[in-house]
This record gives sequence, structure tokens and C-alpha cells, in this order.
Amino acid sequence: MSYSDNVLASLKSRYAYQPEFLQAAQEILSTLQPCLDKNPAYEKNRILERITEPERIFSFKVEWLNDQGGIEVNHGYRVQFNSAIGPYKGGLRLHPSVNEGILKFLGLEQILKNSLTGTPIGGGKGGADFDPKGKSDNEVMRFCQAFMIQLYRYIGPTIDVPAGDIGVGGREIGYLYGAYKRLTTRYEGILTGKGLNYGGSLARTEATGYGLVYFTDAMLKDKGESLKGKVCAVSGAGNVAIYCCEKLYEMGATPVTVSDSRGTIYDPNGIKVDVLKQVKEVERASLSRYAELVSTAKFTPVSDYPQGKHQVWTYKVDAAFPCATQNELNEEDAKTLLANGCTCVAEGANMPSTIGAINEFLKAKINYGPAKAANAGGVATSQLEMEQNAGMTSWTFEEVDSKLHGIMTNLYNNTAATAREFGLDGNLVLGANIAGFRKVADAMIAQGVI
Ligand code: NDP
Ligand code: 2IT
Repeated sequence: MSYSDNVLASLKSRYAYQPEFLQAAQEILSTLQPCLDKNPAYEKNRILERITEPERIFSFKVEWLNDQGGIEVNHGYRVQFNSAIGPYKGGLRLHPSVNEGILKFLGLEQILKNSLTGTPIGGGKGGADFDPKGKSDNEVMRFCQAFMIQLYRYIGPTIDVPAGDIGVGGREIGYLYGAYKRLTTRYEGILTGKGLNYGGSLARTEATGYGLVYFTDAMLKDKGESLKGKVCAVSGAGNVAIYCCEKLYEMGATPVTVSDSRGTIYDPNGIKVDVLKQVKEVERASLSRYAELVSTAKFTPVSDYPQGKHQVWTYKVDAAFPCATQNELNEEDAKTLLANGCTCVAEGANMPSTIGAINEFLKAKINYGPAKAANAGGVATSQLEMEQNAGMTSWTFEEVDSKLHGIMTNLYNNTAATAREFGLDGNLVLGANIAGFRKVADAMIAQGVI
């Protein structure tokens, strides 16, 4: 058995109850062996055993009062996964499905993603099994305050800097930041995605979706292709999906779908981004509301909510952008997309494609941009926010956006070059994993073991 197979087998025997973590580990470890063969120091220093084990995990109770004065209890976490190249950095997710295994998958992906950005940030992730749906603003505020009472002692601008993820946007970051400031009396950049009038960065809201499209543009240009004229399927209707749609239009492409946990919108005329923002960012409503506002849009509900699946991958499109959540695109969906002529898939969500789906894309040799490369624009811009906070300054939208564009283009070039170096031209899964891994592994070796 190879070194990487051995480590994966050991993880599988110890963490069978964390399927998403094992899936992420498998996707990564199954591509690293050529790089491990080339540099025996990685096995000698037991890097795989060390990089797949979080440095520490905080797991805590979050008690808060609902609007009726009743006591609610949730479970919160922060996984500080790897600090070899910088302070822990990664989002907070608020969703009923959150558990330690989900956060370990996200944290492991984050280590390599952050390394790929070329900036000095380590990997972390956190969150809670709190469901923001149906909660009042005041309930969300009290939850965020209770969460921060538990978290504040473990974070800091050079220690660990959380941000948003599913269920955590500008509103939640504001409440979390306010709680931290009251608890510590410190005004410091301990979160990214902050409001613009208290230390946030222009273009952070747009960054993941815009970065995804910049990455895709670089990937297509490398093959002499472009996004112009392409019909696109986008899933999700949150932060990443909205700004992916917005930038697709700027590139001359047309997004024809979006989805949320309740259903799918299809409109061959194109998704109206202003209406989508109104429904999801302002009203926080379901997409059925979008169909009320746009007469050409067809809404297909998810039949067995909350377990059901959206319909996004059933439509005939040239390019697909999964931007909702993990494992939302399976092998069958991949085959449907390919049969319908889709030649480009770029992942805005983390681990949206199952291993079966990834294998279909690689076999078909389409343009496939894996999540840790394609969606790195969000965290890269978070790092730009940290830089602005540290310098007590703020840059213009154009400055940040142009840095983001540069980072995504470099990231694509580095990923593609690494795939070529290992004789697998176009395999960006292998390229991203090896390029991200090497930098972290070398730093771990340099820093020794105590
Ligand atoms: P949001 O909470 O803003 O949006 C998530 C969207 O996905 C919502 O429309 C949600 O539906 C929909 N959705 C459908 N099914 C599910 C499900 N089972 N679980 C969760 N959401 C579901 O999150 P983001 O847009 O920020 O995140 C989307 C994806 O992108 C995630 O995988 C996240 O990890 C990843 N990502 C986010 C980054 C960021 O900067 N925000 C950076 C890099 C990656 P509904 O509206 O009904 O809740
Ligand atoms: O998955 C991700 O990269 C994010 N949710 C963004 C993390 C961040 O620190 O900006």
C-alpha cells in the first residue's frame, strides 16, 4: 500500500462517523502520491498524518434566549486546523447540519485553498447547528452574542480570523463583531466580511462569486475559449451564487438557473440579479417569491424538503456553477450535464461534487475547476481586508477587485502548471491539491516538531 493509501485507511478506521471529512481527505490524498514519491521528506516527516489532524478543536455549548423568553441550546465549534503558513483563517457556518465532521472537511479544504491564494493564512473553520431560518433579527443577534462569549478568547488578528459561510453574512458578522468588542474592549480585525463603516473591505461581498468567474475566465482563455455567449446553470441563491450571476453577465454569459433549499428557478431569458438580491438579501424569502416577481421564471419546488434536491443540473447548459452546498452534484447529475453538452464546471461551493461526479468530469476532460481553487477569491479578499485593517487604511473597490483578479489568474496558472509538471495536463484537481499542499508541507518541515 502507498503512503497516502495507508493514511487514508487509518483515517477511515478512526473517523467512519465523519463521512464528509473522509470524502475531502480521499479527494486530496488520492492525488498526492506523485508529489510524495518525488520528495521522500514528506513521508519521513509524517506530513499526511499531521496535516489531516486539526491542531485543536474547540467545541462548546451556546445558550441563548428566544423571543418568548425560552432557553435555546446549540452546539458551536471552531476547528483550528493548520497554522504552518499563517493565522487560522476560514468561515463560520450556521446551519442545522453542522457537526464536527462537516467542519473538519471544510477546514481541511481551507488549508490548501488558503495556501493556493499565495497569501500567508492558515486553515480553520467553525460554526454551529443553529438554523437562522424563521428566527427574528433579535434572536439572531442573541445567538451571535452567545456564540462569541464562547469563542472570543480563542481568536485574534494574528491568531485566528473567522468570516462568513452558509448562514453567516453581513448581519451576523456585525453582531459577532459587536459582541467581541464589548467583551474585550478591543477594536481589531478579528473577523472579515465586516461592514464598510467599521473596517470591512470593499468587494469582499462580491469576492467569492466574482473570483469564481475570474478563475473560469482564465481556465477557458488557456484553451482559447471564453464565457461570452455561454448559457450557464448556477445553483444556490446566496452570497456566492448572486455575485457569480452578476459577473457572468459582465463576461457576456447568461445564468438561467438559481436554487435554494426550497426549490429551483429556471428562466431561459436569464436570472434578474436585482430581483434575486431583493428576494434573498433584503426580504430573506424563498425563491417562490422570485417567481411571483418575474413572470417568465419557472419555480420547481423541492418535493421532500429538507432532504430533497434541486433541479439545476437537468437543464441544457454550456457551463455549470454549483454554488449551494456539499454533495449537491452527484455522478448521475454529472452524466446529465455532459450528455446535454456542458463543457465547463467551476465550483463556488465547497465540495459540491461527489467523487463519482468528479471522476466523470475528469474522464470527459472538460474544463473542471475544483472548489479549493475556483472559490478561493472570498478568502483571498478576506486576507486583503486583514491587510487593510493592519495598515489602518482602506482601498478603493477597483484596487481590491483588481488584486482579486490578479490572485485568481495567478492561482489558475499555478494550478495548471503544477498539473503539467506531474504529466496530467488539465487535471486541476491534482494541480490544486499538490500546489496547495507543498507550501504547507514545506513550512511544517521547516518549523520542526516539539
Ligand atoms: P449562503 O448562506 O449565502 O447561501 C447558501 C445558498 O445555498 C442558499 O440559497 C441556500 O438556500 C442554498 N442551499 C440549498 N440547499 C442547502 C443546504 N442543504 N445547505 C445549505 N444551503 C443550501 O451561503 P454562501 O453563498 O456564502 O455559501 C455557498 C457555498 O459557497 C457554501 O458551500 C460555502 O461553503 C461556499 N463558499 C462560501 C464563501 C463565502 O465567502 N461566502 C467562500 C467560499 C466558498 P436557502 O436560501 O433556502 O437557505
Ligand atoms: O469557504 C471559504 O473560503 C469561506 N467561507 C470564506 C472564508 C474567509 O475567511 O473569508
